[in-house]
Amino acid sequence: MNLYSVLEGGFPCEKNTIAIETHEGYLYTWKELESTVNRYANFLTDLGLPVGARIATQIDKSPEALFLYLATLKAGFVYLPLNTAYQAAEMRYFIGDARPSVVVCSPENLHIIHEIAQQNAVEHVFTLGMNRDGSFVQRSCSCSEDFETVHRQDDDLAALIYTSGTTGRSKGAMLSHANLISNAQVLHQFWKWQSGDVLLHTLPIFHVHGLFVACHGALLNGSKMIWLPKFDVQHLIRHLPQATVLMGIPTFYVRLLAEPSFTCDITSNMRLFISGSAPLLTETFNAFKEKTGHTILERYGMSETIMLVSNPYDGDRVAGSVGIPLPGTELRIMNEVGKPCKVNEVGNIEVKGPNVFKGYWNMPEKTKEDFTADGWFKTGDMGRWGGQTSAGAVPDNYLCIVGRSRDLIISGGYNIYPKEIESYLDELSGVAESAVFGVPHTDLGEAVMAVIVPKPGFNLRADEIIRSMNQKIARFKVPKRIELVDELPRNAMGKVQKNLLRQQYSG
Ligand code: MLC
Ligand code: AMP
Repeated sequence: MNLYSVLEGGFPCEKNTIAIETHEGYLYTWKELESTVNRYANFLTDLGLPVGARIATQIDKSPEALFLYLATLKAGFVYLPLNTAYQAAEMRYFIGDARPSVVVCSPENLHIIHEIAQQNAVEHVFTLGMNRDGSFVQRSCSCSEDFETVHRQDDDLAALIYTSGTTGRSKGAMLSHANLISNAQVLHQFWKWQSGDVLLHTLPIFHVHGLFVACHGALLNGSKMIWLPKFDVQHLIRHLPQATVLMGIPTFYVRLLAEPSFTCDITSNMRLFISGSAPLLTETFNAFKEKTGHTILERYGMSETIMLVSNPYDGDRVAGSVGIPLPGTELRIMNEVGKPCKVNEVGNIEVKGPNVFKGYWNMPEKTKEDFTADGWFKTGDMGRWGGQTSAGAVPDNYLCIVGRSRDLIISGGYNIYPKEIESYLDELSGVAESAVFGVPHTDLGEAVMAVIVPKPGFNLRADEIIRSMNQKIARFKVPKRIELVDELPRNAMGKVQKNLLRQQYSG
């Protein structure tokens, strides 16, 4: 079944009510949402694209961007959203790897995206701006406002979500209609979406969290979304009194708590604060509860599986734990010798369920490597059942994430693989070698740091290296701090000891 049909089943019968209210005060009714989605779906269909065609987008967040996603589903194509921070080299990789039939970019990037698209034989390039502008909007203007949802098989792809790779090469996680349908329905029930709910949407919509978890929840519930173009603490505070549900990353809660105008009164209409994508510190959980009386519900997910585990809606929400596996998701923690861990024993988290993706795009070997012979997906996260946290005992059936088996940094909810950043640093003139790792950061959870060994005779400067990296890769990946050293610490096998570097610079 097509995911769009399931989401549409939740739309209210009264089509003149508001589906989306933007920060600037623009209102979009459900009728407008549906007619725009239909126009966009007709436009895509009229292009005569092949079955399974990818529609790649690198566009700013706007209601029209959401409609384009929904139109892609409805027309039966595969949606491929890309972070707006990606620069030319990164876009070249994604477009070259995914081979989309259509790329939609922001008007400002048309020049460079057009060139990349041409090099990769992409047939169609359109633009979509923040203000209902761009060639995609113009060209679809005259299309019909009726469109019959295209039938899809459960296993047909609905979306391709790129997630950073340990080797430095990003991997496209293939998510099917059935993956997304099952997760949306489970979360709708588990978090008890109710009539009258209003979602305050302030996450980016090029990742699982903002696009699927947040939007699907509201759409399936026929709930209005207050649509902010990006996270801004003042805007959030202004709109919270009209909302009932917020989904955020820990940074959102840290920033709210640091803001003097954030008071308990502002949250009195709220039903549910959810946190995920990165670990929520117990001190943030406690401070939020103390200030507002609300207990943040923390959950755990990833691009390959959408949501896996969540603290309960009615039962205990435990600080330092991500909760219990969602209905339909099986989760096991395996130790070094391949046996299930006992309570309080740390091991590798593996999962199975209708939400688990179909594999990595064009990477059968990598897909094989990441699944066990009996079909469990190896998440790369390390965890334990129960045990103790600084807040006290955790129930035995609750999961605590304690780290990652992969060398990965999570900064403000974005995954950054050190290997990728090291490869860019090592290409710079005068760099002999580099080591990239995460250091604690009060706002972002972790920040990227690099230690660099210059080649003999080169007089490198940290600020110049940062400037040069800013021109090459998405700025959120650029090290916030760089230290120049004579040599990197290595163990007897010659491997760089990042744990020592992390310790040394985590002050
Ligand atoms: C922005 N910057 C970051 C950053 N975001 N640096 C490191 N990490 C980040 N996450 C940098 C910019 O490049 C810029 O650098 C400077 O900070 C200011 O940019 P900004 O755009 O004004 O930043 P800000 O608005 O403060 O954004 C920070 C943020 C944002 C945390 C609000 O990054 C955000 O919305 N993150 C959400 C990520 C998310 O949705 N993750 C879900 C993934 S799905 P310069 O050099 O130009 O000054 C997933 C699965 C699951 O993980 O379980 O959900
Ligand atoms: P991504 O690949 O961008 O989808 O990021 C998924 C990763 O984010 C997971 O594998 C975890 O490492 C991390 N993650 C998501 N939610 C949480 C959470 N609540 N606590 C700790 N880590 C999390």
